[in-house]
Amino acid sequence: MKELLTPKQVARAIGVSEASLKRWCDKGLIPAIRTVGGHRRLPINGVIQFLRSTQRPMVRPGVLGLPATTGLSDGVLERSQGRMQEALEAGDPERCRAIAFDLYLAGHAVVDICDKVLAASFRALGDRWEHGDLEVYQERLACEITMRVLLELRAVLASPAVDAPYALGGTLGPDPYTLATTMVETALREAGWRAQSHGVGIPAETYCAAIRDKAPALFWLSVSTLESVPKFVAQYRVIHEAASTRGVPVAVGGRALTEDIRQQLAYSAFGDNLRHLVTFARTLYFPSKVD
Ligand code: B12
Repeated sequence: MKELLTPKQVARAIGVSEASLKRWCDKGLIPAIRTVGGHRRLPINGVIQFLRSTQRPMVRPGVLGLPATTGLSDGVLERSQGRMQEALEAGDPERCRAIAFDLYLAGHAVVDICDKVLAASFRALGDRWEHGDLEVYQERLACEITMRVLLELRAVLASPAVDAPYALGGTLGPDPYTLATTMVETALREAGWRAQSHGVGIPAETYCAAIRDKAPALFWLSVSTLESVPKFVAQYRVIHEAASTRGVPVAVGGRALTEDIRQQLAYSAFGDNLRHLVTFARTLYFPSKVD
């Protein structure tokens, strides 16, 4: 996806004259920056936010680097999970991108696209794999495609304010599950945070160093799998200690955090999904302009 667009490109994509487009820029309806030579350049996230808030249809989405089929699905959340699952199983990145962007442009929040469409599709994919109806290569490709879709969605979100609070997190020890922590990062960025997933498989001690060095306003841990519960609990306590002595709230979630395990942990918030997390995050920071 292109990061900066010319007024001509955006005008072609929306199907309006270049003059109208420039007028909108001058009125501040679409953010624009100027090149050294004085020409307007439009950041893609500003263009997408404009299209989303005005519900203006796109005539040539390909010009913006969006899939050519953007705008063809109905953008209804409830009907999109099955379609996304099918597209993921078929390993069709363009269909997945188009479904995700149609939902976003229709006004759905990324957090709901993640919880209700993407994560729900992966649960169904996991069940199909368990029953021998899905090959491992299909599941792996689905993960690759989803990671790219998440990065693209992240690129079109409104940029967080420069003074927005910082959040960091990831997975611990041998937990290799990248999708959940990347979704957490995306959901928090949508909620206005400068969120950064540090990735997967990180040792407790280095999380403590990151908490010390980066002084985040929120730390998250996503837990999708556990090899040893006692080892996990011990490592988690080290991180929680480092966070709590600095007054950093810790949010936890993930499919492996059963009630029994949670009883052994101290934390500021637990969420079954990203909507729960974002609801908590908003009690810490509530920017004026978010979904
Ligand atoms: C993709 C996947 C993998 C991939 C992950 C790749 C990657 N790059 O991430 C890989 C290849 C690593 C993998 C490996 C294995 N997997 Co696997 N995997 C899955 C699958 C299909 C999807 C998981 C996923 O990423 N979902 C997307 C995320 C975003 O959704 P989510 O986990 O539901 O997260 C939501 C909430 O939990 C919450 N949340 C998550 N994190 C956080 C954090 C915070 C702070 C908050 C508030 C909320 C929150 O919000 C999220 C969005 O709603 C699941 C199916 C399933 N039911 O989950 C199986 C599944 C988890 N895997 C399974 C198995 C068996 C395995 C393997 C053992 C297979 C094998 N024989 O090798 C290995 C084990 C790996 C290990 N070390 O544990 C089983 C586990 C069964 C069990 N009893 O626990 C499952 C359930 C499949 C199944 N139905 O059998 N897997």
